[in-house]
Amino acid sequence: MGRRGEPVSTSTPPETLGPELISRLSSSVRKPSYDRAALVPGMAHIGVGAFHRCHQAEYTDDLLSRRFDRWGVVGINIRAPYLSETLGWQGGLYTRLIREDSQVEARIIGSIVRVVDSQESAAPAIDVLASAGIEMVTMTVTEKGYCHIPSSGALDVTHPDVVHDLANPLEPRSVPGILARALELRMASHSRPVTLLSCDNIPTNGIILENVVQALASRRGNGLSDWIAANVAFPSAMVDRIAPATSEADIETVEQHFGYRDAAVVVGEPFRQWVIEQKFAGRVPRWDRVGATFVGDVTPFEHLKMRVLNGAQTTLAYLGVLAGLEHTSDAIADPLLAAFVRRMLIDETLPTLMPMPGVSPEAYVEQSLARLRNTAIRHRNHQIATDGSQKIVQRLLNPIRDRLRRGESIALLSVPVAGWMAYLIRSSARFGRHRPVSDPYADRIAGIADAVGADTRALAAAILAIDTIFDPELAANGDFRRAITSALDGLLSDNPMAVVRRSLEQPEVARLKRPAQSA
Ligand code: CS2
Repeated sequence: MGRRGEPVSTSTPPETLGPELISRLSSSVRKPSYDRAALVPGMAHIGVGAFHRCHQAEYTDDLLSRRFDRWGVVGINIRAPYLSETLGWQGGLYTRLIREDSQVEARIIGSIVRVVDSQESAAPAIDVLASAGIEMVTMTVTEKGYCHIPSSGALDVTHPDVVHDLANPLEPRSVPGILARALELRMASHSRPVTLLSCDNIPTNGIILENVVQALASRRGNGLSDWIAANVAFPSAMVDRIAPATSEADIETVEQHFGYRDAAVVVGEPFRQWVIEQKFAGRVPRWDRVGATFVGDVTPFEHLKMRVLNGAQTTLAYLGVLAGLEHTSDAIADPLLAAFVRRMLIDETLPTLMPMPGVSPEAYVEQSLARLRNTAIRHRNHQIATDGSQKIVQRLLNPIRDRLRRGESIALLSVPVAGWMAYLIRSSARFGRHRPVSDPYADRIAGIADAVGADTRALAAAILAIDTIFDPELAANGDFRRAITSALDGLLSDNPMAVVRRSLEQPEVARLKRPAQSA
C-alpha cells in the first residue's frame, strides 16, 4: 500500500484512460513497465468481468513485468456487457485498485491487448479461439455458464442454449457449444493443442468443463471427441480474490484520486491465490513464477476455499439480506452473524476438509473472516446471493453430505441452505415480492411458493425434490429434512434472526467439541 493519491480537483471533464494518457500520468499510479506493442496475443479469456481483471490479468501483467513471457490476452465477452465501450476505448488498459479499509493502491494493468464482443453471434469468439496463435484459453463464465446439472456435473441437455446447440452446432450459443465448435475448427485446420482453463468457483471445474464440451463433441461423430482427448487439456483450478462488480463510486474514486476517467476500473482486496492443476497442452504462461501454484491435485485447495471462504460469504449474504444488511462487511460486523459464521466454519465445516500439509485450517478460517471484514470492499449481499442454486452444492451441501455420512450434526450448515430457500421464496408474489432476485431456479421456487403458501414443511419438501440441486439420497435424509424445515420456518417468520440465535444454543451444537483435524 502507500500509493494513495490525493483528491484532485478538476473543472474540465477528466481525460479517459488510454495508451496516450499513461505516459503523462503521475507516479502515484503504477504503469506497465513493459512494451505493450511488442506483445503477441497468445491466450484468450472468455468473460472479462471484474474478477478476471483483478486476478488472471494481474498475474499475467506480473509475468510481463518480469519479462518472462510475451503473451498478450485477447479478452472476449459472449454475454453483456460490451467490452468495446469500456476497455476497447481505453486500448485494453484499466486501473486495478487494491483497497483495504482506508488504504488504496493503484496500478494500471496492460496485459489485455485486444477485446472482442461476441454477444450477438459466436463467430468473432470462435475465430479467436480457433486461431493457431492461441494456446491457452482461460474463462470466468460464472457457475451457470457451464450449463451443467449442479448435483451431478453432467451437461444439462434440457438447457435452452444446449438444446439450440445440439440442433445448430455450427452456430452455437452456449459456452460448451462455442468451445466444441472452436476445437472442431482447430482439428480441421492447424490441429494445434490448447489448454482450456476454467477459473470459476465450481469443484473439479476442469472435469466439468471437459464433460460438457465432450458431451457435445461426441455427438458430432467426426472424430472430434478423440482429437480433444489427445490435444486438449482441461486442468482444474482454484482461484481466489474478492473483487465485487465495479460501481459508479469506484469510477468516481479514480477520478477524484488520480484525475482521469476509467470505465473499466476494478477494485479488489490485497489477498489473491491461484492453484492450478499441472496438466497442460501446448505452451503455458509461467504464472507459477509470479505467485500461482502448479499442483498435482487441486481438490484439497478447492474444498478449503469453497467451503470456508465462499461458504462464509454465502452464509453472510443470505442471513445478511434477511437481517436488512447491504454488504458482506456489514453482515460480519453484526455480532450474532459473526458468531454464527465462525462457529459454523470451525465446528461443522473444518472437520470435512482434507488434510493439507503446511496449511492450518483454523488459521485459514481466521484469515478468511478478516478478509470479509475489509470495509473498503463493497461486496453486496445480493451479488453473492445471485445464482445460489449454482453455488450451494459446493459451498454447503457437499460438507453437509460428508457430515451426515459420519452421523455428525448439521444444525448450523443447514441454516444458510434454508437461507437460500427463504431468499427465493420471499421474492414470490405470495410472499410479498421482497426483492427482484436472479437465479436460474428463481421462477421454479416462486412457483412452488405461490402454489404451496405458508406451510413450511410442504415448501421445504417441494424444494428438496429438485434433484438437479439436491441429490435424492441427501434429500431423503431425515436429519437433513428436519434441519432444513425447522431453519426455514424460522427464517420465514417475522424475526428471522431468532432461529440463527437458537441454532447456536442447540444442545448438540453446544456439546460439540472442537474437532480433531484427522476426523
Ligand atoms: C462470491 C465470489 O459472488 C460470489 O459468489 O462468493 O465471487 C467470491 O468473492 C470469490 O470466489 C472470491 O475468490
